[in-house]
Amino acid sequence: MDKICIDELKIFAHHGVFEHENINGQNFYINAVLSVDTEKAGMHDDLADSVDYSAVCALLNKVMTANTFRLIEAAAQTAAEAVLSEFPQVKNVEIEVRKPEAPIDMEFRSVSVKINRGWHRAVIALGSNKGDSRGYIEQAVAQLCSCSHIRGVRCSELIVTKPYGYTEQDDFLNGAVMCETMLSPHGLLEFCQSVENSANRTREIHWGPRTLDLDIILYDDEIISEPDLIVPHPDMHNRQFVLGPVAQLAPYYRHPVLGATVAQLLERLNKN
Ligand code: A4P
Ligand code: MG
Repeated sequence: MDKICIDELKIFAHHGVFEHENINGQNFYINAVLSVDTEKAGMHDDLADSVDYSAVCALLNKVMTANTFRLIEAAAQTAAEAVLSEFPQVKNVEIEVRKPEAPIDMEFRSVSVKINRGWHRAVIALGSNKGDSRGYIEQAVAQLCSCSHIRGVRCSELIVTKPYGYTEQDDFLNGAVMCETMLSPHGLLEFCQSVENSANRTREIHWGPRTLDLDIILYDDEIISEPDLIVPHPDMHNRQFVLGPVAQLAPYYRHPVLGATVAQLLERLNKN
């Protein structure tokens, strides 16, 4: 992807863990690398097709001067989120916040934090079989839509399905959402769990009745196997109530482990 680079943008601000830093202030320097497709702007020579770097500089200045952070980590995070939110054409941003006057009692050139944030596509499955299932799912979709770290939410139809696994329970209402998110996989998991908790989700029986379940099915082409997070969802290819809704949204999304598209996985499952 093409890059737009801003080097050593000098901003006087008041970040630091010491009170004197918050009172007196010091110079910070920002380096930003924005991933933007510039082909159209290059062909038509029109700023409307690209990202106005002076507007990005103004935004970085606003983030740095309107806040007093203790950590340059927080300054970098807030700056990256602001750029991704305000400039939709920016797919990814690398931000470095440098602090050459940091209070260190030794000779040094600079300390800095460098972070990388971007928009990632994610698919989330939704399920409920307890209480007002439709209401819980609609509320969850509304929470996803209003999250500032998520954009472009598309929702499948909701379907009634027979319980899978533990079958001594009511029918489920299932659906799926596809979106873009600037959250990491673990950040997205935490957000999904907060949405579950707001629906009074309790955990009594594994695979048992629940007011609301949000599972991360796919996240870019990432393969994650950690104790608290497995992506792609390890059982997605065996579940009609997952593949059906996901196939409505993203039939050509390719499973990064199995190598087949969602539509192909659904076809295989239907055959068996
Ligand atoms: N976890 C690991 N990977 C993920 C992931 N990709 N997305 C961990 C979300 N969470 C993930 O989940 C337990 C732990 O899984 C979490 O703490 C998280 O760190 P949970 O929701 O608390 O517990 P659970 O619901 O009992 O387990 P799980 O795995 O979510 O159950 P499933 O596999 O979702 O099965 N039948 C029909 N027709 N429709 C359904 O929706 N759902 C289930 C639940 C069973 N039968 C069903 C349906
Ligand atoms: Mg779950």
